[in-house]
Parts: sequence; structure tokens; C-alpha cells
Amino acid sequence: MSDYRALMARCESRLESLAKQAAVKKTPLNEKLDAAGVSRRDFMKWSAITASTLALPMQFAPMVAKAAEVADRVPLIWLHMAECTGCSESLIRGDTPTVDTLIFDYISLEYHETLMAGSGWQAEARLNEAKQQYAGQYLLAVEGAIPTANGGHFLTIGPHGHTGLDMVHETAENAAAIVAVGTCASFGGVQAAAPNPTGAKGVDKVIHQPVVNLAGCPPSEKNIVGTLMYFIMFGKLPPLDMFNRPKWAYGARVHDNCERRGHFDAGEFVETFGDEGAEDGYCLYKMGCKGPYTYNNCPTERFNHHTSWPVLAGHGCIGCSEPNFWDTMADFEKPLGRRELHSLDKTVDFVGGTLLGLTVAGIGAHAVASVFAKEEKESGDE
Ligand code: FSX
Ligand code: SF4
Ligand code: F3S
Repeated sequence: MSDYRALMARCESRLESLAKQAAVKKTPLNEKLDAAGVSRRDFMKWSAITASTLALPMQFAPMVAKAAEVADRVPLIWLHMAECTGCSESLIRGDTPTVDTLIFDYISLEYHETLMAGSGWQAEARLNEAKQQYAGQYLLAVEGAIPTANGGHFLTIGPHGHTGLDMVHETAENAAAIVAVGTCASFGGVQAAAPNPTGAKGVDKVIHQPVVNLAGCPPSEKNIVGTLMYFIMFGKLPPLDMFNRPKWAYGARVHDNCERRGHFDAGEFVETFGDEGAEDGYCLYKMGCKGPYTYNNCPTERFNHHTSWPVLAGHGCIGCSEPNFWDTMADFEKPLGRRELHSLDKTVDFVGGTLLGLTVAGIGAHAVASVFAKEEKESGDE
């Protein structure tokens, strides 16, 4: 625990200073949760689960709860670029609100084209106001890739026809932190697939500020809300991997936590969709599963209120949280074999080459946590 003392102190002082700021929402979070039928007990359970998802020790659970209660002090501006809006859908879709979606509703969402009531001139005015009013304080979330060819004119937004490229530049300027939501915003996504006629790029390729990449097409609600919670708690970006993805979410391969892993290790594979092996939940590697090359927490966090995830639904992982996956991971229903993907690291190369012959030791969530506990301590000492 001593490793976490600095991080805890940082969190306490951040939450204290947020609590001193005036509340933005008239209805406090506890009343909102009550009205949605979420008991205090369920909320505390959510706080404990969120702390463990963020790879923080249980002592942080009450701080997650406190952070949620002051979430309305953190202004959020959410821009839409070239995308399908699946990332927003991933967060808000559901027949009943979850604590995650309620927190998203409680945070001070200043601008979000698909969720806000205003449109046209009114929406544009709101964006400009929010940028001025909260300069230096707001969290900027960008969903979608940024077309850069033709001076960015493949994407124009609002009555003045601003390019997406200009909007990202201008809004990033005074942001406290920037989050790229989804693989499109992180790495360009399908828009950037060859031959990429619009010159689509990820956010970090068009601005100079640091960006946290929440890869996934789409990312899960847990990965989005977890990152928001981390920023509320610590006022900074979480520790990141070599592609600027938070380590707490993208620190282990899909393959390492997959429920079909036992079948992989036993050499039991689905040979064709709908065969007996498919009925028995055998491994989908031979059907093209890219779980061994993909870093994400889908098997543990799942989607749609923790209901399911691609492999549980019966299709292999298509590698949607990796850079250039449309070009490098296709054909999605054929194994990759020995092909080299990108310079991810030697492990992937090694694992790719020896997959069917060796049992590779899984990296559990706890191992991931301990890997970066040290890093947290160092950055907490800043
Ligand atoms: Fe991209 Fe998000 Fe895939 Fe879609 O908008 S990451 S196409 S799920 O929605 O940006
Ligand atoms: Fe799961 Fe795919 Fe790995 Fe098989 S190859 S264990 S289905 S992640
Ligand atoms: Fe994407 Fe694979 Fe998860 S396809 S949603 S990273 S299982």
C-alpha cells in the first residue's frame, strides 16, 4: 500500500479542491441515483468495482464514490468527427441506466452534438461559451477520425462550416486533458484504412498535446467512464502503454483472459461456424480470432451492461483496439499465422509465431496492476 501513498494524497487534495467549487447540477448525485432505483449499497459496490477495474487497491473505493459525487464540477466537451457514433452508443445504450451512464449524465457535459438539445447556431454558440468559460479546466473528448486532406474540408461542422480539423485544434488549445474515444479518434479507424482518401488521422497526429487513446471500435462504457473517473480523481492522465492506451484497460491481451482459453490450450478449435466445437464453446483461433494479438479488457469488462463480448457471442476478436486493424488484421475470419503486424513488441511476434505449439502464460489483472503500481508511485511523487 505504501506504493500508493503519493497517489492517494494527490487524489485527496484534488477531490477537496473540486468539492470546494460550486455544484453545477441542481440535483445531487445521491438523489439522481435514488430516482433511478440505485441503492447506496449498489453505488458503493460500483465504486469498489471501478477501483479494481482501474487497478487501484480497495482503499480507493470510497474515493471513487467521492469523485463521482463531485463529477459535475468537471466540464466535458465532446466533439464528433468522422465516425459512426458507436462510441457514444456504447456508453448510453441500455434499457435501464447503469451507474456508469448516470455518472456520464451527471458530469458537466457542456457540448455533445448527438446528446444536446440545441442545434445549429445555438449549439455552436454553446461550444464557444464553454471553451471560454472553462478555459484550462475542461476535459476534451474527441470521437472519430480527423480528415486532413483538402485542408480538412472532407468534414465540416455547424452553420459556419468549420472543418473538424480546425475544431479539434481550437478546442484542444485550452483543454486540461484530451481523450480520444474509440479507434477512429485514436488511430484513424476505418476512415484511415487504405487508401484513406480523406487523409483521416487520429487526434494525436493533428495536435501537439498529450492524448489518451481509448481504443476499440467501440470502447466499452467501463473504459470510457473509468478514464473520466481517473481524471476526476487525479486531475491527470492514467499511465499509458506504447500506443497511449491506459494500462489498466489495455495492459493484457484479450487471449489472456478469454473464457475459451482452456480450449485453446487443449487444442480444441471451432473448425467451421456452427459445428459441434462451436456449440461447445471451443476456441475461435482457426476462425480468425485476433485475441492473441489484441490488447483490451473485453473478456473481463464486456459490453452492454456486462452482457457479452465478441468471443462470447461466437465470433473471433477482430483486433479492433489495435492501430490499423482494418488493414493489418483482415481477413477477419482467417488466422493471421506468422504475419508481422506492427512494431507492437517482440512478445506479439514471438507469440504469433508459436501460438499453436506452446501454452503462453496468461497475464492476469493482478499482474497488470502490480506492473504499474511502481509507475504510479513515481508519477505520484511529481
Ligand atoms: Fe469509430 Fe466511434 Fe468504431 Fe464507430 O464513433 S471507433 S467507427 S464504433 O463510433 O469512432
Ligand atoms: Fe479466446 Fe480467441 Fe484466444 Fe481462442 S484465440 S482463446 S477464442 S482469444
Ligand atoms: Fe474489439 Fe476484440 Fe474486444 S474485436 S471489442 S478488441 S474482443
